Amino acid sequence: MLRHLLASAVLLSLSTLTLAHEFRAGDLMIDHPWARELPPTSATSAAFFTLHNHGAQEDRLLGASTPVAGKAELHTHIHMGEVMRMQKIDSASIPAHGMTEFVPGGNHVMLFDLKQPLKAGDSFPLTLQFEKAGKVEVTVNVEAAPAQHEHQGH
Ligand SMILES: [Cu+2]
Repeated sequence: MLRHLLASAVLLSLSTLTLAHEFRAGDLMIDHPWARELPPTSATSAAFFTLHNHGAQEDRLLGASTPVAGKAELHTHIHMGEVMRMQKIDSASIPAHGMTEFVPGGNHVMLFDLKQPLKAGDSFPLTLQFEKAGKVEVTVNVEAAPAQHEHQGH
């Protein structure tokens, strides 16, 4: 009976994982990794996700790598007077019982030297390196940029 319950619990969590597009490693949960579709002429892109830490100890994201890009770096945006500039960071903290967001305009994983254009509907593997959780491979979904406001009939 117990074994049966355990088996269903595993099946349930597997299907939840697929639907919600989440990845778990120990106390860490990596929620909805995505990258924005960009014109094929663009050799760089960025990946975004939300890191949740359900544990009692801080963890840190130390780096990332993916076969689709020559190089992946952790970046953040900083204010330089009136302008926002990207800056490389060595790590990003995920506080105990906290979360860290990688979002457009904030932290992101910068992808350099893309080996192929990222098209909406595609996905690619991204390996995240954490201080405590170690290496975690997630699947990044490529999504279309939000539709721009179009002036029609003018
Ligand atoms: Cu960047």
